Amino acid sequence: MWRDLLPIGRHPASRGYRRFAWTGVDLECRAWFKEQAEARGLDYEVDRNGNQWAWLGDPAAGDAVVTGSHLDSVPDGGAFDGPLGVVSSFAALDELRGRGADFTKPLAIVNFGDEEGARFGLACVGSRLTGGQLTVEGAHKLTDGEGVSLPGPWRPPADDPDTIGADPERLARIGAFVELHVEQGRALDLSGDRVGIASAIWPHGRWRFDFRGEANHAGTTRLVDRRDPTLSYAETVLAARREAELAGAVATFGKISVEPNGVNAIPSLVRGWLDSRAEDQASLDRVVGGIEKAARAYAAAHGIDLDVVRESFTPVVEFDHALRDELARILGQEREPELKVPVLGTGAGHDAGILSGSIPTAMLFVRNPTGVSHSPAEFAAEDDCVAGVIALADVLEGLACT
Ligand code: HGY
Ligand code: MN
Ligand code: MN
Ligand code: MN
Repeated sequence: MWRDLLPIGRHPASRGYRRFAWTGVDLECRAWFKEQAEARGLDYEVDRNGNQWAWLGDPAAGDAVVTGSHLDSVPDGGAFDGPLGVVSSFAALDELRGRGADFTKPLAIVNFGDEEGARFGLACVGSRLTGGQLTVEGAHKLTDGEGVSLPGPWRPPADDPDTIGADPERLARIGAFVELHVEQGRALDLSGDRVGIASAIWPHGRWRFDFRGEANHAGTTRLVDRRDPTLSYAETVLAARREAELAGAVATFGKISVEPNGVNAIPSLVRGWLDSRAEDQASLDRVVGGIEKAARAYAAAHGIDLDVVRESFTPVVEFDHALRDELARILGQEREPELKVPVLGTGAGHDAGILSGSIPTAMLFVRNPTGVSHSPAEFAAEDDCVAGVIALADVLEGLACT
């Protein structure tokens, strides 16, 4: 199963994955998901928001236990972020069938579309649409680098882009969603555990900083006559590091666009995208506020106009305590006030985080000895992945079987 998925969308030179929403590569991943579902005799469907579902039992019975994750990636992403959760879900079902488990609730495996937001700029589009955090209008406004708008490249089942949107009936039938994910950090490596349980997702967001200056000739324009936006952009990147360090948070300018982007032309516009995350809202506000204040001072000093736009934001997610405790109990850990089972906060966003506002959700993490993610260097050892499958099977059995 894993070997069939592995080569899809892997770049031969970087060995990173380029699985962007609604591209041919994404459609190959989706075809793989459908094959896995049908090979197991599961009822396959695509919902109004393009998410894929594989059902065992009748969803109308309600109180379904759902597991899964996403198959798309960031540019040159790793092999595990997303796919490990989907593959482990199918493998956990195989394990439960091998145990002769008797399902008393419907079970579903899901592939949430466009979790990374690498093409259209917003993360968790499939789960945000389903949970109502993204409106139809909002989805129509999302365009990629070529100006293609979101619903364009994908035809929802009803072939009417306006069928997309909140799906409360579907969510009302779900009793719990458990997402298994490779850890994006080294907490489990440091604690010596193979599997851990998520406690919370840090509040995080994306802001776009537009620095507007004046295009001019790189060779004939004196330095004193320039209004070069790259200077205030560069100073802002350094300020972001300082502000994040002060607050024990993280801040990343990972994406930039320069216009007109010519070697011998002083730019007229530099756009920088900030991704910032912190353990609590007050720290995040302090970091982003400090970065914006510094950016405005730098821009003013160079005669640059600055616009700052918050493109997306996800508040802190505290996973459902009762479900989290149930996972800890099922995984054979004594329930203690601090839940001795390795419980990890994370700065990474997930579909389970988006849906936690609508249904009880929980996450399992599998050890990643490199701690690296969103990179080809992301890794999880086979025996840790197997431990993740067994833990997920135990959890699904505890939640969905007699
Ligand atoms: O950006 C994130 O945290 C997630 O991987 N989409
Ligand atoms: Mn990711
Ligand atoms: Mn992910
Ligand atoms: Mn996710």
